[in-house]
Amino acid sequence: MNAMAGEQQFLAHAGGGSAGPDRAGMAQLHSQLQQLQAWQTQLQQGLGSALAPTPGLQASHPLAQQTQALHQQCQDLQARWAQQWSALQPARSLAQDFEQRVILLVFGKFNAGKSSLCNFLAERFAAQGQPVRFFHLADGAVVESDEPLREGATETTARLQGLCLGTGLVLLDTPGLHSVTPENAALTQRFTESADGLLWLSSSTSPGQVQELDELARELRRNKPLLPVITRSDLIEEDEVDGEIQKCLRNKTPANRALQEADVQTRAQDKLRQLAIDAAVLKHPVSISVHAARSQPGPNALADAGLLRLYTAITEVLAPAQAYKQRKPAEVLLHHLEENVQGAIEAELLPELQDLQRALAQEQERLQQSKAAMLRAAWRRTIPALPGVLERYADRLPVLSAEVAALVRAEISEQLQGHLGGYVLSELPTEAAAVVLPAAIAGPDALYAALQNAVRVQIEAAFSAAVDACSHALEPVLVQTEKMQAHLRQCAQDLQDLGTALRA
Ligand SMILES: Nc1nc2c(ncn2[C@@H]2O[C@H](COP(=O)(O)OP(=O)(O)OP(=O)(O)O)[C@@H](O)[C@H]2O)c(=O)[nH]1
Ligand SMILES: [Mg+2]
Repeated sequence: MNAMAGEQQFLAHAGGGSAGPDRAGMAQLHSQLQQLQAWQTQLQQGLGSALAPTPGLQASHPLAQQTQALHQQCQDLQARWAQQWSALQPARSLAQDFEQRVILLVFGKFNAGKSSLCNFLAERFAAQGQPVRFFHLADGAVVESDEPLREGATETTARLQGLCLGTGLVLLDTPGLHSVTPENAALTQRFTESADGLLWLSSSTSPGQVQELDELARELRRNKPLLPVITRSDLIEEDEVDGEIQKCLRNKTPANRALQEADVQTRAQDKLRQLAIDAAVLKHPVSISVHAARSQPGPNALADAGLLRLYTAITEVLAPAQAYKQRKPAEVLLHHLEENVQGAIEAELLPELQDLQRALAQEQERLQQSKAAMLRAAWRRTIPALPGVLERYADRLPVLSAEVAALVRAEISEQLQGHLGGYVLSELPTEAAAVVLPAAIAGPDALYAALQNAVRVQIEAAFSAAVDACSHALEPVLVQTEKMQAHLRQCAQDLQDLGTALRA
């Protein structure tokens, strides 16, 4: 096929648009959307009533507060997710006209030759009688015009602009997300997201600066096809024409182009691996010179300048781009779920949940330690009082028992208050701390020993019971956090599976 026929075929194919989604494609999309929505419902059900306050803890206890905060966080996240989803609405209903077309993002550093390539393609489409319209974003709105895009040696594209080619294609000429004005940032972002395929341009003077792909990572993760284009693949040579030295623009040699393409290919592959992006998105780089195509006369100009290979490469991008476009609604929802929902769960919710679990474990440890501390303190404070009480009531044993019991009870209460104040402890039963003395006691020393023993038995029993009760009170929170963690883990796995299935 000669160059002109090759070009005609490309322009007709690319400009003609797609037949639209088929019936099976629609059904599949519908089922994908349903599965994603079901995932969200399931996740939210698990978060809705995840953490109830435990009756054994006072509301003022740090753990009760931490539990409450986590519960609140679950509620707040759900409200935020709803908000984020509705904020995406305008993107989803972005200009009806664009929805019918495959949108290719023309991405690259300033001076990469983006606008020049766009204009060149516009000319080619126009020459074939296909409609061409230019547009740009101003004050957050799409403004149409007949003017081609501005080209220049200084940074000229500071706004998102683009062109509609034929009835099926849109090229978005983007200045890179860092250099748009804030009022256009949101719309630029939306357009970028709405792209179905990515042309990544870099000049042959330093082709394939792969760090530029960082900005595209998000789109690449959606399995949008990526075509690296090495631009300005030409050089100036001096020629003698009629005895005079003249400067002429020449295409770089095919060998040189092949080297650069292979180099860009390798580095892009490495970069994608680094970004954990499926290398299948990457198309083989193509090296072109728009200037050479323009300036060189003759039927082979397009082929020599690499444009025919570019046409073929773009045609190959169109198929996966169409496929992306068909599942775009599901991709948009999936992405919201991955980034806004799952992202927040991992960055915000799980750390808090783990904090709470850590705090619960620490509290269990502290409870055991405070049992020993309470025993020591109660013992130290009760025993010195015993001789005095013993002296006063040595001849009235029932009174003596009651007095010591009262002493012990007061001490137990005080220790519980001091160490376990944040818990809801039941009243000490009246029989608690009852001091029961043996019926026959031989002499004051034996009586003293018996009293000491009774005190030890009572405080040990009281503190053990109290600590057990507190420890028990923490159980429901622990169980709830474990359940929640398992739920979140399951949801994360399910979402990953849904994503894999969607992009397969
Ligand atoms: N030698 C040569 N220069 C080119 C070619 N294509 C574009 N240029 C030049 O490169 C410079 C930048 O071209 P643009 O098309 O404006 O580049 P851009 O990527 O749109 O740049 P910004 O809009 O500033 O981001 C201009 O001076 C162009 O004339 C080419 O094929 N060969
Ligand atoms: Mg430009």
